[in-house]
Parts: sequence; C-alpha cells; structure tokens
Amino acid sequence: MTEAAVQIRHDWQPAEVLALFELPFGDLMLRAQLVHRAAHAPNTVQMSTLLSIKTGACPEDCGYCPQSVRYETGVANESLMELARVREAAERARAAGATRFCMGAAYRSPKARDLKLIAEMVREVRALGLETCATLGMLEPEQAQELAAAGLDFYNHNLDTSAEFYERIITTRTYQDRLDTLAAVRGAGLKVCCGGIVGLGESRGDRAELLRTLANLPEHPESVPVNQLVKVPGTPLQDAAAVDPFEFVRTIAIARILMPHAHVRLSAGREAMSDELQALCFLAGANSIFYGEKLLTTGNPDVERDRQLFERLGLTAESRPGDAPAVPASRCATRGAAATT
Ligand code: SAM
Ligand code: DTB
Ligand code: SF4
Repeated sequence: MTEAAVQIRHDWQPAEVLALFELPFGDLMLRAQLVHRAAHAPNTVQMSTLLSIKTGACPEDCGYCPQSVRYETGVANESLMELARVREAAERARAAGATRFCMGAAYRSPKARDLKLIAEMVREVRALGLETCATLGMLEPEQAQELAAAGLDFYNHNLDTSAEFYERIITTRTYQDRLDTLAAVRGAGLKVCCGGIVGLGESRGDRAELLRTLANLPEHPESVPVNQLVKVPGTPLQDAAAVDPFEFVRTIAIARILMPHAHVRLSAGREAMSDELQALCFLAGANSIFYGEKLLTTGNPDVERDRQLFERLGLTAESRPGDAPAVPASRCATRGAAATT
C-alpha cells in the first residue's frame, strides 16, 4: 500500500491539486504520511544553515523582502563578505550540526567578478565537508556552469507564488525569468532548491498553482522550501493578513504528495511558530529546516530550542551524504566491493 502512495508525476492538473487542498485535514495528513514513509526515513531532518554573504541594497522590488533598496527596513547594507569570515561561519555551522551551508546574496544577478569570489567560497566550504548551496538571483547558463565547476551542490531560486499572483509581488523580473534560471541551473547539473512563500495575500488557488508548477517541472526540485512570510516593518507586506496555520500545514503536505522524493523544508517563519505547529509540519512531511539563530537578515529559533524540539519529537538530524550508510551494513559491504572493481 505504501509503495502505491509514491507517484512521480509531472502532469498534475489544477483541479487535482485543489481537490487535495479540500480533503479533510486528517485524510490529507494520512496521504502525506504514506508518501513520506515510503520515500524517506520518517524521523530524520536535514539541517541547512544560512549566511548572508552580501546584504541589502538589492535593486529588485520583491514586496516581501527587507533587502530591497526601495523599502526602509533598517537592514544595514554590506558588501560581499571576505572569504575568511565565510569559512569561519561555515565551521561554526558544521560544529553545531548543520550538513549544508547556504550562501545568500541580495543580487538581481551576480557580476562576473563577484561570481569568481563566490566560487572560491564554494570551494572552501566544500573542503570542510559541508554540502553547498547558493542563492544569488538570476543566472545565465555559463554562470551556473561556473558554480558547478567550483563544486556547488544546490542552487536556490524560488518561484515564490503562482504565475498569476506573481506580478502583484514582484515587477522587476518575470516568472519566465525565474523558470529560465531554473533551467540554467538544471542544465549545469546542479541540484535545484525551489519553493515559495505562504502569506503574501495569495489565494488557496495560488498556493495550489505554485505547487503544481513545481511538480510539473521537467524534474522535481531536490529541495522545496516552504516559507511562511516573515512580516518585516517597512516592506509593502508588513501588514499582510496571517494565513490559517492549518492551511500552511496543508501546503507542506501537498508539496510532500506531489514531490515524494524532495526534501520539503519548513523554512522561514519558524520563529513565529509554536512547537505544536512545527510538529504538524513534520507530520505533514517536512524533513528539512534552516538551523541556526539567523536566516538572512531575520531571526530563526536558536539551536537550543531546536535541539529540545527534536528530542521531544524523537527526530534526529540527517547525516551528511557519504558520512553514514543509508542502507543496512550488510549491504554496504557489497556496495564497497562493487566500488573497488
Ligand atoms: N536575491 C536572491 C533572489 O531573490 O533570488 C536570493 C536571496 S532571496 C532573499 C531568497 C528567497 O528568500 C526569496 O525568493 C524568498 O522566497 C525568500 N524570502 C525573502 N524574504 C522573505 C520573507 N520576508 N519571508 C519569507 N521568505 C522570504
Ligand atoms: C528560502 O526559500 N528561504 C531563505 C533562503 N531560501 C535563501 C531565505 C529566507 C529569508 C527570510 C528573510 C530574511 O531573513 O531576510
Ligand atoms: Fe533582492 Fe532577492 Fe530580496 Fe528580491 S528576494 S529584493 S531579489 S534579495
């Protein structure tokens, strides 16, 4: 029965996704759990730490973002961080237990000179044994290839919301620009991290369309961050209406059902969530978090609160790929032998 729960499809229809949103909550949670348990170890959570390597003064007008130059949000602008400081932050993240280090920059797209410096950062972070992720705005295919050559594992670029609602939130780049960047990232052989935000004033239909667009990409993103809007004073969305927390959980559950093998990340917004709400998100199939007390410019639960939450829920951190065998030891021997022949 659980095997049948996992369907890898790229032809989801709008009505099918909306029908999932309209299921009784318990029925939806059961479906999400069946998919989750068939596709993943049920109680492990992947942990990524974020670092803003270039902060503020972004020319884009994303209505949710504290780093846009257009809004007075009190974020201090900082130029590209020095390599040594990035390495130190990555070492701290690793020591705290993160397995992936995500470097974010407030760019529309990276300039050639900066991309070279960031490629260096990727090499250094990778040498520490961490997975690497970057989010630098739009990329051309050659830029994606340059990052891949430096050993970048993942590139984060979100669709944020449905194509239709998108232009109410961002006017300085199009939905198609985002899809083109995702194609460039895939084309370079990078893993894709792509998701969106709940709470922008979008409808349930928009949430359904976001998830449908993600699932109907030629390949499912390996990582799907589901952010709850962090309402930052000074941004156009500072007073956006809160979304029913159960609707947020439903969004996670449907991301899990539509993209069975993806890591679905319970992303921004955790600081404002109760432990109980986070637990429901994990039950719905979330199996990744941002770990460490800061996102890019806003807060995140501190490490101690997360440690306690994991302990109370019986969750453990997912090990770094290659660190510990994901298959029983008996089968590892065969694998090892095969690798030497
Ligand atoms: N500048 C790059 C870009 O936009 O592609 C990379 C960094 S940008 C901050 C990465 C993502 O963070 C956005 O696409 C958005 O989904 C998310 N984000 C930004 N501000 C947020 C907020 N206030 N609440 C929730 N998510 C947010
Ligand atoms: C993503 O989906 N969420 C992260 C990451 N990708 C780069 C960013 C969240 C940012 C929240 C607002 C801030 O801290 O500035
Ligand atoms: Fe700039 Fe990214 Fe923020 Fe948009 S989300 S304003 S592109 S930093």
